[in-house]
Parts: sequence; C-alpha cells; structure tokens
Amino acid sequence: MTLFRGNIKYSDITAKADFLNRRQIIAGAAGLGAASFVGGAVQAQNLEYSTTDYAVNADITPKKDATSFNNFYEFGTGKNDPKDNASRMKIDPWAVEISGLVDNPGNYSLEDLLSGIALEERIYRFRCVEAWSMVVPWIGFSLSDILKRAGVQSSAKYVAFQTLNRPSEMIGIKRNPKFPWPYVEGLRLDEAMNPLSMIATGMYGESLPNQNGAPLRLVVPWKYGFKSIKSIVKITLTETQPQTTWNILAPKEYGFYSNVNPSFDHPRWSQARERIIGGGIFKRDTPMFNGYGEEVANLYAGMDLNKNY
Ligand SMILES: Nc1nc2c(c(=O)[nH]1)N[C@H]1C(S)=C(S)[C@@H](COP(=O)(O)O)O[C@H]1N2
Ligand SMILES: [Mo]
Repeated sequence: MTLFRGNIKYSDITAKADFLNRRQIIAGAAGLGAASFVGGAVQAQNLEYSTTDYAVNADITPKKDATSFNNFYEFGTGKNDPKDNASRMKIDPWAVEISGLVDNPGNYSLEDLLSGIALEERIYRFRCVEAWSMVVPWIGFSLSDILKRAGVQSSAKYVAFQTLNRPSEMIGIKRNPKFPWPYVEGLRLDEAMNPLSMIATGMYGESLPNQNGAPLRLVVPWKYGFKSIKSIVKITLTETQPQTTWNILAPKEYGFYSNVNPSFDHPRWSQARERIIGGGIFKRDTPMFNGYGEEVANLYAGMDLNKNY
C-alpha cells in the first residue's frame, strides 16, 4: 500500500506501563475488536489497533504542546484559552445530525455513529495557516466510513460540517457574539472520500481533550488547520459549495480549498516555512500539500494552485 510510511506506534515510544496507566480499561466490554473512544472516558475493549506513520519522518510533537497551544475560538482567541476554558463543554451525551443528500439521515448518538467502526492510529503532520506546525498521533477512522454508512446520494458534491454552538459553555462565543457562529467548514465530496480525510476521536493514545475538539473532529492533513473543524454536531451532504467560516470572515485571505502550498503566500505573510511547535525556535520548509501530494495532488488536476480557491 503506497500510503504506508513506516510503523512507529505512539505506544512504542512511550514507556509501555505509562501508556497503559493512562487508559481506563473497562472490563467486560470485549467483543468489538477495536478500542472505542467515546465521551470523556477511554473504553479500551482491545488495546491493539493499527498505527500508520504518515508524518514523513518528522518527530511527534510533545503531548503537552499539542494540548495546550490550540486554536478553538469558541473558547477564546488566545492559544492557551481553549485548554483553560474548554472543560466547561459537555460532551456526553453527544449527537451528530447527518442530513441533506443521504439515504439514511438522522440525529445519531455518538455511540450509534461509532458502533462497529474500527479505530486506528495515524501520525499526521498538521500545518496551521499561521505558519506553525505539529505532528500528532490521532486515533480515529476515515471520514468515508461514516459517509458510506449514511448512503451518499449521487447528486451530492460537497460535505458541510458544523461545530457545537452553545454559548453557555463556550466563553469565546459569549465574548465575541458578532463572529459568524457556528463555526462551519466543508470539503468537496472527493476530498472527503480520500482515505487521508479522518475523523479523530482520540490523540496520544487517549480520548480527544476538549480543547482539541472532543468528542469528534475532522483532520485533513494536506489542508491548513482551520479546515479541521472541531466538536462536530452536524454533517450535511450538499449539491452546492458550502460556506466556510474563515472564507466568510476574510475571503481574500482564506479560500474554500486552502491546500497547504509553500509557493502561494498569505497576503500578509510567507507560507514557505513553518515554526515547529514544541521544537524551540526551529523552522522547516513547508512541503506542497503538507507532504501528502502523492495521495491528493490528483484531486486538483487542472486547477491553478496559486490562486486563493
Ligand atoms: N470549531 C472550531 N474548529 C477549529 C477552530 C476553531 O476556532 N473552531 N480552529 C481551527 C484552526 S485555525 C486550527 S489550526 C485547528 C487547531 O487544532 P488543534 O488545536 O487541535 O491543534 O483547529 C481548527 N478547527
Ligand atoms: Mo489554524
């Protein structure tokens, strides 16, 4: 398989005992054959899940950096605000409405949505449009798994996503009522069906922390980080291109596609290099499509990539 780029498991680089201690192993729930990361607790029916390193030989970002330096404006615009404020978000119970051009629309509980879906660990590079990057060991599954189950109709061309909009638990929404809440994002259907497009329910061998988008968030590693929408409550299959939050806010700066592209600068800064979070002052060159061109460049054949799509 061409996507395979090594086999480093987060658990292999963490002391095994420490790794196991950080999980809550719930006895008596065996049978699914895969760990399920639901709500606040890790329910580990089976500790073995496959790991694939897609990070092009980059070092994994220390967990404390990936979980304390965040963008999640629903909890404030400062990098530490999400970690400080996101614990107020109630993630259990959680439901995801799947609607639009699908055969099986409905308001699915998280448990129903994830039941029977095998989780896997994937180590991806993550590049924010602000020119910083991380390498994160996510746990989750391909977005296509749940789209196929929803029964995408042939007229569907795009997938729209929406984040929870609950001001009482999200202080950033209260502080910034003029922002166009809820946060929304979208992908073209073929981008959404690409095997790299992932729904994450965990990271670093544990359930997703609230500040990273619990209980489920999108991860699209060849696009700028703002496409990877957090704490999803709604997925809609549409015929027309959906609106996306940063494009609404600043259309000249943030396009719908927003593929990582070192040769196409942001109007206010260069995208050629990136600061490595948790790596001191280290910078590195940003690769085209964040290093995932082999897997995704064909999606954009014939498109002018040096344009703010
Ligand atoms: N709902 C929502 N999703 C969001 C954001 C946000 O503000 N709200 N910020 C985005 C941006 S700009 C980035 S870089 C990533 C950050 O993900 P991380 O905090 O897990 O690194 O989340 C993205 N998803
Ligand atoms: Mo970002």
